[in-house]
Amino acid sequence: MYHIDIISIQPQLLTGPFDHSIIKRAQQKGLLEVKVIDLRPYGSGKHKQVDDYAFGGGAGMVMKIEPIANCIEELKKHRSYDEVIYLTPDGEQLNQNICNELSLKKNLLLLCGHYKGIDERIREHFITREISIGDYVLSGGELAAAVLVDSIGRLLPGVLNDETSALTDSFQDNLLAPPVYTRPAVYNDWAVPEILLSGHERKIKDWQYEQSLERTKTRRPDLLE
Ligand code: 6GU
Repeated sequence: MYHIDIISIQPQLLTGPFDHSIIKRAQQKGLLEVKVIDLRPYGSGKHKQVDDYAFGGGAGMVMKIEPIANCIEELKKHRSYDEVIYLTPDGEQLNQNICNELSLKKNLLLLCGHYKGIDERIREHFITREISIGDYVLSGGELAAAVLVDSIGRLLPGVLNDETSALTDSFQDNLLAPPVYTRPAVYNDWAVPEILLSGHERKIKDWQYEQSLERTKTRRPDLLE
């Protein structure tokens, strides 16, 4: 079973996303286990402080080293992780290749940052990989962690069925997916492309491939380079 632990100071943000649809089914089938660990109890002092002022000044608080280090070390007593991933806007940008690669692992530990980031020494000594989900800033790593869990979870063997197969996803072959249609075949006077109703499996596949290629050329030419 694939196991993902997520360290967060906002665990409430991660209660909803995994309780529905495909990722819920993956967990019910025993293919995936996701556990959210609240960092707060690891905080320092009476107030369980998890952040502090930055050395050298500057705006914004920094997440302290001890709570995170203690939390990671506690978790490592019970499990060895293939990767310890810090979700951060200055990480490597997530793409389907990374999702595919991570789906072949077994145990991940995800660390969600907040404020102005985490003490750099955590990154140097505990983190094996840093991932961003795009060039924009979120208020914390939780939503990015949810994106990562979803994109990995749906790739695990047995999670998707033939109809939802990941093999026909956009990006899986560096092409965007072709347009899709369902009933009715005509709505107002907007008809579904005739080829799709023809029953010619080979011709339909060719058409879908051409559409994928065309769509990729116009929307994401960078994928074809
Ligand atoms: Cl992983 N974290 C935050 N805070 N913002 C982001 C991000 C991650 N990826 C894109 N923006």
